[in-house]
Amino acid sequence: MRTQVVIIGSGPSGLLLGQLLTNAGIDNVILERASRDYVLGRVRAGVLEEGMVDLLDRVGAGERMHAEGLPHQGISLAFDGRDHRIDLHALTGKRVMVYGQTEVTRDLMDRREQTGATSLYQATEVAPCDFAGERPYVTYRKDGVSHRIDCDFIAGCDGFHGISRKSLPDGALQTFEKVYPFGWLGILADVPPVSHELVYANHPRGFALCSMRSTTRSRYYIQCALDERIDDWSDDRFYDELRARLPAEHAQAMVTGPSFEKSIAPLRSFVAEPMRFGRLFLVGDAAHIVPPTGAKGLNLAASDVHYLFEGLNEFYRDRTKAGIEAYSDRALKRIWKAERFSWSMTMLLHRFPGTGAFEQKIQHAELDYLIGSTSASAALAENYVGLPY
Ligand code: RFL
Ligand code: PHB
Repeated sequence: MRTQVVIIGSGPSGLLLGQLLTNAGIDNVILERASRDYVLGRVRAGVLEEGMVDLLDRVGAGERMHAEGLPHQGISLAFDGRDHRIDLHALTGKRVMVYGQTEVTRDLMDRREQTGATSLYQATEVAPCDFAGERPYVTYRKDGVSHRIDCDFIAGCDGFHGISRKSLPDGALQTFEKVYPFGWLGILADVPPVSHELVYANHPRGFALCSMRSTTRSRYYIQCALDERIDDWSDDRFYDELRARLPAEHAQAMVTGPSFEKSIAPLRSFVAEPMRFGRLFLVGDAAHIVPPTGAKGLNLAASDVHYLFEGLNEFYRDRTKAGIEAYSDRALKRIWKAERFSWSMTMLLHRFPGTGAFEQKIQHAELDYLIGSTSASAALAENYVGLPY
């Protein structure tokens, strides 16, 4: 088989890139290790920047998002027993869209099916080959049979644990990493959210986040130790701990109900540079991870896709390599700003084991400064709604 671009991974970055390419008449094949249902079963991000909303519209996958998603104009920072609203819209003129990653993925998969582009699920032993030269190819196995696809380019959209980054020769990448000494324990439940906007809480017992998927479905998180076991967290224990970390108005208003998803995610910052090696590109989580505190992971995947698509489109349309050669630098400029923001939100809102009284006072002063200064609130808001690309 031959195609122009092989995309490894059918997560949001692979699907979005695939759709932009298909719409531009550039032939592509997606190879995904898992099944379609498995990919759709993963519960992850919930907040989309306007840039991502625009990209979904552009590829024709935005209809359900506009009907069912919740445009939000603000967020709350809760501390000292009170809510402090950051008016994102008044400060930046922009909003964010609360719409689950699962739904984004489903809409993109449906769109791909409509346009008849090829996705191969349960493709195992996927291996990008000869990407340092002009004639790369990808091998894989499906239903016990080995296959090969020849192509012009390979897009590694296969997440943090994927094969693309690992296929690069030793020494090709420089990596930067910070691992945080806690995780997030999250639940999904069909209960109305405590507030109509997201609440990020800093409390002596630890961070908490009240998010949502709809007006009847809540996504709640609490900071937890890395060695916590899910089985030790009954729903009642989770809700008690969440209530203890929220201002009284939210704790009292909270409606509880059985969770249908519960998981622990570790927090990490990670960047691999550069994001291009010959004709192989790293995209999204394959190249970088942010802690979820800034709601940036999925949105960064979208901006990577934007830069890569521009480069590939210019290559096929104008026969110039300038865009693909600039991809890594352009993407990394935005990535590092989002890394900085996600790190700073994480430092601002969590309790760090072993932190002394001085650092605690500094953290509190920063929160106080943020809500009291219009320019500091505006800087937070500008990053939260997403820097331009
Ligand atoms: P994905 O979604 O991991 O998709 C990669 C795909 O590649 C497949 N794959 C392979 N396929 C073939 N061969 C191989 N060898 C393969 N290895 C892997 C995988 O099966 C998978 O289908 O990466 P992508 O597309 O780059 O998307 C990135 C986003 O998923 C991620 O950044 C976000 O979920 C991060 N994130 C958030 N981002 C936001 O923008 N806003 C948020 O509010 C937000 N909240 C979150 C989050 C991530 C979380 N977790 C669990 C990590 C909240 C959480 C709890
Ligand atoms: C989510 O709804 O899952 C979510 C929202 C905001 C974040 C992280 C996760 O910062």
